Amino acid sequence: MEIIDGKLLSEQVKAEIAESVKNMIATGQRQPHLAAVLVGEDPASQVYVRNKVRSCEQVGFKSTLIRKSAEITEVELLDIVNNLNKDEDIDGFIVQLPLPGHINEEKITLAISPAKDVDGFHPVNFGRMAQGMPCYLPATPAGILEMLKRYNIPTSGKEVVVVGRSNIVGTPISILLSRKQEIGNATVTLCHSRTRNLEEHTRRADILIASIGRANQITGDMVKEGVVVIDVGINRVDDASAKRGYRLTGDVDFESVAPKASYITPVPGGVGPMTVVSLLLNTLKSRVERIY
Ligand code: BQF
Repeated sequence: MEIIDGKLLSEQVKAEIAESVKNMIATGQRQPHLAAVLVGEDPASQVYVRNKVRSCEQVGFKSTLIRKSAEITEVELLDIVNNLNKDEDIDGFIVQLPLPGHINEEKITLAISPAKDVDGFHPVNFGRMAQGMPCYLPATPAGILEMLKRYNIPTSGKEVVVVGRSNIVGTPISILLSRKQEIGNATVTLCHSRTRNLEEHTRRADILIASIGRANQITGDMVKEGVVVIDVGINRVDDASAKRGYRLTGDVDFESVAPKASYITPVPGGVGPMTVVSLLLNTLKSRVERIY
């Protein structure tokens, strides 16, 4: 069993990005600039946005954080989005989800210019992804592809089972891994809450991707010997012995699954750091390639 060290990989990719930025600056170009909009005080969102701002600093990007109270109106938030769309100094921006209940996330996502949608959440980017056109890939699926690539884990002809069908992880990673491309050509099964006999599917997986959103759902008896396990879950579970009173755990029961796996991602330090790096790569891409 080998642990896929997402933390280490992310440091390697960040060093590569930092090198690119250094070269850009040396040749008189301006550095990439990412903006993030954070609404309200959701503790997890604050951590994620802080991660993103810190990562920008590490690679030499400019970053702008726009913090607003949870009482902001939808119209006010749309106004911020429109200004970011127009701001020529900003290469890409994100609106951190989830948003407060009175704001329609779909409406906000649709208002973001696809050209600056470095989260890859706009349906234009989703559609382009599904058809293999130039686009911004959603950060978590892009991070998973990068991990498989850098660990030389073959996907062609493999049985991939994805558990979870969200718009930002399960559905797009299913599409990407079934496409005719370097990391792809897999036979993909997409399982979800209405799947009957989940374990019959997961036991067939050469590569299992768990994005369920509940702790320790995939157990050792549900996987076959030699499986590659990608655990996308980030769940807080109470732990009196931890500093903050909780610890993070994945959707996979690491203890029972790891002994059967050929490769497995840990939580924390697996997919999460690669998600943040993918956001940086999309921002660099926006700065350098201008895909629209
Ligand atoms: C790690 C996210 C669910 C909903 C909205 C490193 C992150 C997390 C974990 C991180 C995530 C998850 C992000 C670790 C960003 C990934 O060491 O394991 C980094 O910052 N993430 C987000 O912005 O929104 C989410 C998960």
